[in-house]
Amino acid sequence: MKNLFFLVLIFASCALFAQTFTGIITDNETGVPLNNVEVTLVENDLSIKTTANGLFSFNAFTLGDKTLYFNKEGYVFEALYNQQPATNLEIKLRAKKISTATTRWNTYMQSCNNYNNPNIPNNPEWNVVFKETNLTGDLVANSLITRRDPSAVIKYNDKYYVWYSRKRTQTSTYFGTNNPNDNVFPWDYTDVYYATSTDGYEWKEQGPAVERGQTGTFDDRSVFTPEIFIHNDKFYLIYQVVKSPYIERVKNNVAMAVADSPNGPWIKLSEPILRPSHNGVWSAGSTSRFRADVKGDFDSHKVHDPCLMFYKDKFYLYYKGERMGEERFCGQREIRWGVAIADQPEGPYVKSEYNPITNTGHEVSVWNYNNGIAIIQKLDGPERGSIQFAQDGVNFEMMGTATGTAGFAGNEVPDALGIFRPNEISTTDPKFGVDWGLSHHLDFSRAANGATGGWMYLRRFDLVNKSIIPTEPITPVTGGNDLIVEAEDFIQTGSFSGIRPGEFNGVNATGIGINFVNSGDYADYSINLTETGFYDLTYLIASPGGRSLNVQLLIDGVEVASDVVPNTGDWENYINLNSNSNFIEITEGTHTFRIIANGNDRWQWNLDKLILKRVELTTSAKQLGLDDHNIVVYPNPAVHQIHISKISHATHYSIVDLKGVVVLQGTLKNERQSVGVEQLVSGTYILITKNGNNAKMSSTVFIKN
Ligand code: AAL
Repeated sequence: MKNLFFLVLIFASCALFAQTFTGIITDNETGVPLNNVEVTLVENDLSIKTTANGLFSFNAFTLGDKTLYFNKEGYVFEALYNQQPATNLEIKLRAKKISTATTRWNTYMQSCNNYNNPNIPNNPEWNVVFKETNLTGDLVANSLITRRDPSAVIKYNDKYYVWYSRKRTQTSTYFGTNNPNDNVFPWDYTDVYYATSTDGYEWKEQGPAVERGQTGTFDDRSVFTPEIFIHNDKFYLIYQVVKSPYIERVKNNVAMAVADSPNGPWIKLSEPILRPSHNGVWSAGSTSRFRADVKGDFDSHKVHDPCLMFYKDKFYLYYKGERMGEERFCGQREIRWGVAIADQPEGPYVKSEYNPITNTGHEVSVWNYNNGIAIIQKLDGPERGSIQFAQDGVNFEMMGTATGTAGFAGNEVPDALGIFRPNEISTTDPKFGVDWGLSHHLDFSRAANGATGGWMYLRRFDLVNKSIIPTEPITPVTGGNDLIVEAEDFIQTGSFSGIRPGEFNGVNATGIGINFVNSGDYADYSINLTETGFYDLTYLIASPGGRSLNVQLLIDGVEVASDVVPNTGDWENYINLNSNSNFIEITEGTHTFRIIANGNDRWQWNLDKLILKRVELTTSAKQLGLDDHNIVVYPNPAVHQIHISKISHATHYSIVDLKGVVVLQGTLKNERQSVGVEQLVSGTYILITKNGNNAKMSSTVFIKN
């Protein structure tokens, strides 16, 4: 009797403490129960497999909420966090799908030759080239303070805001230590700070936005690599978190804090919003992250570089994953991106079944474009140096090249782009959403306090090959249908003569035009005309002079003008240089204009604009606004020859037909001269005279019978 009493007591207490987790796992699409799914009850370190009917059941003998992992080959990893005991859990697993990037990856993996030749398209509409500029104010380079991984830049109440990882520079051990308190990375022991600016160059550091949590919390060791996101007047900071100890195999999560103003206060969510998949097995007897018996998913070790986008009425959280047991392929790191999607900014975030959606890209740079998503793939992987686009935000195609200008960031895109978010989303210009922002620069010199292992500072990056994709003829500045081409609006630039130290690869765009123009540099423009017309070309150009300075214009590969550039006294002293060329006919449609610096001197000129004045060839010189010195052409109509008199200062002439084709040209030596016109077909012609500086003196219409 006594024994029975104790037995009942034991059963009763077991029943009291037994925490049951029971449920069924099915295929999300077919509804079919899934057998052989590995279900892990994390806190109790228990793993079981589902039955043929997709069932699982655990008794946990510790109290409290539990974590459950669900893994099956070919299915997206799922987890339940903070799960209370339950007997009716229904888990739907989604079959993995292959993204277009992964389809390409499979062909790259056939050989390193394939891997290193991914055929990135060279497409001026998409190619991006960036330069970098140092910042001033509080964000000036300072080895004592490490600032890195800037967020996107936003504008709020006429001020720019940026967030970044910040710390006092310390020696970084990169895990070459047994002391778990040692600073392992420049991004260890950091907090998220923010700074503001009115011009994007001079910044004022405002202080911390999100700091590390209390000891024992999920973010007690480091909060870093932030991203900013605004939606419905709320501000969201998304950032990486690490919990102590920061050891090589520590899992990295992504967390969020929310505020009503960019100035805070920031309220942290109580749990990370994105975590690694848990399906790798580290190799025993090693602490190395490269050693895993089961490698697990691409993001089974770390989720990094979060970037939140509002897209198709949902919240797309792009991130970089690192795998348990990372490999190197053809000399490159194994880095891939994923995306997790939610209905609310705070989550819950569901990882896409298409993950990984890229197989390249050290840092996550993403912007909205034309109802799709554009990205830059920087380092690490076969498609490094590409700009890509996905109409569905998931299946990315390579669209063009992504590079830096020589002399600034080498030939690579600047590091860790924090892109300025404009208010509008372009539907015609893919580059509009990545015009400028902040990047970081790695400096591995010893810091002023003696710390080694690297320190970082923020810089500004700017797109140097901004697009002009005119939807209508370029807007005239003064009357008529004149074409004004802003020199800085080139769609691409390059050089025929190679790049020497201190030069750009091609020309450099400034606020008003182009500079750093070296012999052999060219810039291309895309010009769209709705109507055919004749144009008189003038350059607004500056140069302090030289022995051989020349500017050339090609339209669709055909040279239409070539002019000596005079000394204007200064690089910034722009003059109107009227081209020696004849009226240029430009037909309706889209054309590529190429400006070439084709003088021999290494440094050539600065260009503000090209002005193409529309001319009506049937009107008289006076109506054209040209300087008419009353030259006389006779007889008119003429049969054999014309006599030109009252030439005054004119030294050259050309005869142009009504299509703008030069049919005759020559030098005028006297005040009066005869020119044979017998060979011309009957019709109307224009006689244009110019002086030695190529300024137009007059134009007169005459008839050849
Ligand atoms: C960066 C980012 C993440 C990494 C580290 C700091 O380039 O990818 O933020 O954790 O390096």
